[in-house]
Amino acid sequence: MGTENLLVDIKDGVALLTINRPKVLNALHTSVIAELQETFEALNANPAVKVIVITGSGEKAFVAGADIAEMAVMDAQQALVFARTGQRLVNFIGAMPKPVIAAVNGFALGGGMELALACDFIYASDNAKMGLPEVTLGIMPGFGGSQKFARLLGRSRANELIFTGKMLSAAEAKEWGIVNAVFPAAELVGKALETAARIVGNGLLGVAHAKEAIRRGLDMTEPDGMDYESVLFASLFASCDQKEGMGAFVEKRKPNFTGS
Ligand code: CO8
Repeated sequence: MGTENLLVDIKDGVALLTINRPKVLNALHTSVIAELQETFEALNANPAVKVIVITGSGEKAFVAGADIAEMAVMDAQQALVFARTGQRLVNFIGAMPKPVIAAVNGFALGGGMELALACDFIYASDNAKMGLPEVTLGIMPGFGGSQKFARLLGRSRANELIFTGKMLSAAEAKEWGIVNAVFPAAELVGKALETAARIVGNGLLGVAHAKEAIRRGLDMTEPDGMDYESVLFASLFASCDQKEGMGAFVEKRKPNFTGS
């Protein structure tokens, strides 16, 4: 399974999705964004896939940004369509019930950083470099970076990162709370797959509801978020997974979840 610029490998409930345009550091051309949209939709609909890990091919880059050669000749109307196409993708990844882990194996810049930020969390290789260098090209972030970084880092750090266009090392990105963990490059994808496998063993309806509560809750007041959490929490008590998970605990056996 795969497309012109994407490799897809599905094993034991985990899909490993690799952006495969290493000659241009996996830059996001419109065609790559369309392939990503189509592939994420297919993986979301595929019952054999429970968790997705996304990475870049080659040793240098996760994704070095939107394709500058393509953007160089865009007018404002084309740029608006391009930004909305990228935003549709990052919004889809954020809202899909299945968890998505970004394994950032090198440069994650501009649209590449924004793609990683759309995922549920990020692991990085020790040689990774991350940032939003759009202002060095005379533009600004357009695939959600200004909104996501302001919420994740707070206004001051988001401002500094975006106004300077500077790159953070993997260690700095961990210190800033952008990445959860840093691994030697050769171990990165294996570690992400290990974490994905651990999630696959859990009640995936609970995982999906938790993802929804966290995502939607971030846009609510805390009391509204608590209210929303209680509704999702309660709905799980009508699920097979709740009966199986608690039954298995009482019977001192491993649960066998069905995600229903
Ligand atoms: N787009 C197109 N081609 C790229 C890109 C890119 N983003 N990045 C690298 N490449 C190409 C290079 O042109 C080069 O091609 P060639 O071999 O044909 O010359 C090849 O990849 C290898 O790159 P380098 O030789 O430059 O490799 P270095 O190791 O010397 O440098 C860097 C690596 C530092 C990552 C460097 O390539 C670089 O600075 N790349 C651009 C990074 C960047 O500015 N990214 C942000 C782009 S803007 C963006 O993503 C906006 C998103 C929101 C869009 C909003 C809608 C309008």
